[in-house]
Amino acid sequence: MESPKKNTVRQGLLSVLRRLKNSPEQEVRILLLGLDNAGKITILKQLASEDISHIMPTQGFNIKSVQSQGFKLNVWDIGGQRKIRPYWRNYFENTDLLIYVIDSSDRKRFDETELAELLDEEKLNMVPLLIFANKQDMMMAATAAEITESLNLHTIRDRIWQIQSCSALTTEGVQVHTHTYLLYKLYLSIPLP
Ligand SMILES: Nc1nc2c(ncn2[C@@H]2O[C@H](COP(=O)(O)OP(=O)(O)OP(=O)(O)O)[C@@H](O)[C@H]2O)c(=O)[nH]1
Ligand SMILES: [Mg+2]
Repeated sequence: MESPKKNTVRQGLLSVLRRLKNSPEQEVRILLLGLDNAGKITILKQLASEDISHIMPTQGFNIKSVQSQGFKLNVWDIGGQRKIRPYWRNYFENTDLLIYVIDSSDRKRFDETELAELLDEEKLNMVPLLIFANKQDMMMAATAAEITESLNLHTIRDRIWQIQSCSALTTEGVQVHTHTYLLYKLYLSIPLP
């Protein structure tokens, strides 16, 4: 008997592979979420090699397509302010990868993250999760291990997930394609039927 977890992960794998196979451009839809001020648009601009000197809080959403390592990453960045969060759900459909950005220096807001609620959403069922522990350049930044502990990430069993330390300011650790690739590789390491 196989564990339900392995089966769920395998279903996730099959649906992503099916979608990639049907998309000649190898498009991946990425949903970028996180609280306001976490650094989402800064990360996205760095990925697109754009200037980050005039960044404003996002009132709605931004979409950017970034070509990377044979993948076309269509990234949807939705504003994280409290009043905008109820609209996040409008963007869940057809997500291949969820990236959740955390301001690692803002420890008092770790409790506010709303990540557990997201993972309960049916439309995000089995969607692989990449957590960016952003702002590692700040002196008070919590480490990825501290965030894993604080957000109980080890209890996530229904999907592939990974936490990555990064700084959107210095660009260290921000290369999404590497992580996307790693997540898919992880996926692929699970034997198929
Ligand atoms: N020190 C430091 N500052 C950062 C980093 N990433 C982003 N910031 C700053 O954090 C602030 C918020 O960044 P944004 O990219 O606008 O954050 P956001 O997640 O898009 O915020 P909302 O649009 O409100 O949801 C800006 O002043 C950025 O310059 C980082 O890695 N290190
Ligand atoms: Mg923003």
